[in-house]
Amino acid sequence: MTNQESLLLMAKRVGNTVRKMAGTDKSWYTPFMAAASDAVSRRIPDVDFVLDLRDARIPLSSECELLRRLSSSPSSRRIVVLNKLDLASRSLVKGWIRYFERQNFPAFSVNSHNKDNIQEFLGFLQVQVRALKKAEPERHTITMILVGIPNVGKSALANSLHQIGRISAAEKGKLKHAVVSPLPGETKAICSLKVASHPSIYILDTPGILPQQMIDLEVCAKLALTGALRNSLVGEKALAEYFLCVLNMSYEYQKWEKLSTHELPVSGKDDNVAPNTGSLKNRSSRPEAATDHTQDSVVLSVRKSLFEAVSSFRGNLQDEEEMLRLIEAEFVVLRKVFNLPTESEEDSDHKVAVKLLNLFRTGRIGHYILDSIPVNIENN
Ligand SMILES: Nc1nc2c(ncn2[C@@H]2O[C@H](COP(=O)(O)OP(=O)(O)OP(=O)(O)O)[C@@H](O)[C@H]2O)c(=O)[nH]1
Ligand SMILES: [Mg+2]
Repeated sequence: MTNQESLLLMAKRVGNTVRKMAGTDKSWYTPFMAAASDAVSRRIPDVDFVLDLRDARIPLSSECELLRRLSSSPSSRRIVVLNKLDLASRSLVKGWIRYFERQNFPAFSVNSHNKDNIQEFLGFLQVQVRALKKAEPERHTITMILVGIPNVGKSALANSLHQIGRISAAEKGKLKHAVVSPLPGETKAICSLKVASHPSIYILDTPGILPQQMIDLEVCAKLALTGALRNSLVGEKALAEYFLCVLNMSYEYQKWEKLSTHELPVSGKDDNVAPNTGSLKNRSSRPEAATDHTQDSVVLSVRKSLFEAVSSFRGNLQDEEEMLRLIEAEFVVLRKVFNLPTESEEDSDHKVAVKLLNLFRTGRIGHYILDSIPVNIENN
């Protein structure tokens, strides 16, 4: 996907805006982040495992630069975890797991809000711990540190492991849990949560870390779109336009063809429609009944309108001007879907953008992986 000309140009436009903020008072790299980066670097040599947490939608772009710099640590102690599995394209995630394994990193994909998934992940961690115990039988306490960029789900994963882990009720009650928030930069201090006994396993939740400078414009754009950076750095409108460009170049919208030929139900039901509640869900159970039926039918209308807009567009989407023309048309139809036709164009476009971003970030308008697996993996 990344070699598509107009997508690349759109990403660079967003990326440029982000990159310009480096070194200004709007930079993502606050004195607090610098201090957190030092604190995390100092802790890493003392832990048994580093859980390198990434966003499954951007498995390479979400790599924490700090870990790349510390890559002298043995790779068997660094475990790559692709979080937000529910938002990524499942079939592509498997390829990414194989990619990391070929690079000798144990790797696992997880949805931190899914109980079964967390249980499987705990089992996977126990296997790694058993291997360590075999080599060092006297070890009774194992420490793992969660390291990653902001908003990738470190605190959500730490909490879920702590909730599911086999530890006594008293220990669960005693321990505070990590703060989870849709805004990046929420965690301010390193916090330890117990997730297993015999041996005791502790997970360290840490603040999200980004480098002071970011060179790659596409990486900047992907971090902004997926929510690792504050929306205000770029603005919701530019982010939503970038998302629409991704959608227009993807196969996702084609899955919504049937919506175009059928009357939409007043309250649609669909696996991906249920809002993300942030609590642990059972994968085997049916999707949660959405409580807000109006919201469900809006999601279906958004999909239908976007399908119709893209599939009826006759321009050349490789051409940036044409792509922008389609995106403008999509904004017009979305204003109607979101019932914002009477407002000023600027206001309603902003509202459309905010709503669209929210739908993308909660997985209700498709599943995407924005990075591509490097072709020549030997060189990586
Ligand atoms: N859909 C989905 N959302 C998730 C998942 N994990 C976390 N989130 C959401 O992502 C947002 C960020 O989660 P946090 O756990 O606060 O992220 P963090 O990495 O601790 O962020 P910082 O503390 O700012 O570095 C929250 O809205 C979470 O509910 C997941 O697996 N799937
Ligand atoms: Mg956090």
